[in-house]
Parts: sequence; C-alpha cells; structure tokens
Amino acid sequence: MSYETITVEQRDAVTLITLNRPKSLNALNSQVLDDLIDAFGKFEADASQRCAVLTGSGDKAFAAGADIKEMSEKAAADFYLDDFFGKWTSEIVKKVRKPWIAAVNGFALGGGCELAMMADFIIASENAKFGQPEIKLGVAPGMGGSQRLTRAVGKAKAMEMCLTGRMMGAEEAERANLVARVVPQDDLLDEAMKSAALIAGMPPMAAVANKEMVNAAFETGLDQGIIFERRLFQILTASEDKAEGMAAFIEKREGNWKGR
Ligand code: CO8
Repeated sequence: MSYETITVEQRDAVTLITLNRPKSLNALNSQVLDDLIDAFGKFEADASQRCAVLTGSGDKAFAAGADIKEMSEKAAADFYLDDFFGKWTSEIVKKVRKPWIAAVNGFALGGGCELAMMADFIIASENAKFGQPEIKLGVAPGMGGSQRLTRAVGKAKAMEMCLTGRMMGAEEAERANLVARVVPQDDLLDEAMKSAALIAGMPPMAAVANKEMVNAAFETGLDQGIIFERRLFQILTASEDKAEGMAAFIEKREGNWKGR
C-alpha cells in the first residue's frame, strides 16, 4: 500500500516506516497521523512482522513538530471539538503492543520529540536535537511531551526545555536517559534495523509481555507493578516458547519460536 506522507517497507520481520515530507522537515499534519495509524495498524495485525522502526526522510529531521501551517488555520473550537491529535496516544501508543523503535536523525522538535518518545525506545544519531519549543508559538506540548519528557529526564531539564525552548543535543539526551543509544549519523538506520532484527528474533509473546511490564512502571505504583510483572512471568511459563527456549538453552541450539 502506498501513502501520501510516509513510506513503509518490510525487511524480513521488521517494518520500516519513514516519515516522508522532507521539504517541511517531516512536519506532522493530520494526513501523517492518518497514514501512521493505518501503517501501525497493519504492522500490529501482520503476524510475520515482529518489530518496527520509525524514522524520518532526509538528513535534517526526524520531525520538526506538528505542522504549524495546518495549525495556524484552525480555531480553538476545531482543536477541541475534533479532539485534534488525540488519536496519537489511543491508536499508536495504546493499540500497538509489538515493540517499535524511533531512529532519530536531526531535529525532533515539538510533536516530533513527542512522537519519538511514544516509541519503546529511541536510538539517536550524533546530530539529533530534541526540544519542546511550543512556548515560542504561544502554545505548549499537546501530544504527551510535558508528561513523557518529564518522566524520562526529570523535572529540571523538562521544565527548562519547555519554558525556554532550548534544544538538547544527542550526547546530553543520552546522559539524561531520553535515548537508549547514540550512533554515528551514517550508521543510524543500520543500527536501528539491527536492534529491531534482534527483537524480532525473540519469542514474540515474551516481547509483548516485556514491553507491557516495563510500560507498567510508568503507570502503577511499585507493589502493583511487581505483581503485574510476576503475573505476566507466570503466564509466559505456560507458553510453548518457554518450553522451547529452555530446551534450546540446555541443548545448546537456537530456539524455534511459535509465538504462543
Ligand atoms: N510545521 C510546518 N512547516 C515546518 C515546520 C513545522 N513544524 N518546521 C519546519 N517547517 C518548514 C519550514 O516552514 C520551511 O518551509 P519553506 O521551505 O516552505 O519555508 C522548511 O520546513 C524548512 O525549514 P527552515 O527553513 O525553517 O529550516 P531551518 O534549518 O532554517 O530551521 C528548524 C530548522 C529550527 C527546525 C525550524 O524549521 C523550526 O524552528 N521549525 C519549527 C519547530 C517548532 O516550533 N516545532 C513545534 C511545532 S508545534 C508542535 O509540535 C505542537 C505539538 C502538539 C500539537 C497537539 C495539538 C493538540
């Protein structure tokens, strides 16, 4: 299927989704959201696909934010009554249970930073720049940035970035735990695809459960989170892949996963 604002490619068990509006630094408009919802929905539904990578086309940006030109034409009632951009969280974060990685090259600003933070983790290239500069436009983050950035880097840096619009470079972002890893710009896609292939080679049910339990750390108290983890662990012990994984270890061979 071809899309207006993104490209999608399957490489073995990894789906590569690329934001493809390089002339506007991959700014996120309503069409991008619709296209991404469709692409992520297909990725989630396709049993042959086990991990995804989201990146931006061109060498300047992952995404420079929500499309300011589109937003400039809307009134408050349009944003509110249409629940503008409300579907990012419900359709892309909540419904996608399989793991996906954001490969961030260049600018990840405003909604672009917020989209990257929706991923299970971020791999950044050395020229990546993260920021929430919405205040300069008279607004504020609106796709989860004030919450996810604060959870990732803590109050001091999140507050400074939101209040001043200062961008954070890749090295600082790694120190601040916003990104999992920084790699040379030329290696970004290869490294992200390698990580994704590694995840895609894991027992699929265990991958979903691992993702769910780490995410629970952001949504529950410690005691509840630990119970949730233990219950998921106990469910996994009933899977065919648990029997296969342990047998494969003992027999010194690779596991052959059933996904159940
Ligand atoms: N929206 C639309 N177009 C954009 C955007 C954007 N966010 N960013 C860049 N562009 C366009 C420029 O207008 C320009 O287009 P043209 O060639 O037609 O003039 C083209 O991309 C290239 O950009 P620049 O010439 O500005 O490139 P520079 O290298 O000089 O600067 C920057 C790069 C620093 C990234 C600069 O473009 C910039 O500051 N961009 C805007 C960044 C920004 O403010 N982002 C936040 C947007 S607001 C937001 O994301 C809110 C999210 C929450 C919404 C939720 C609603 C509920």
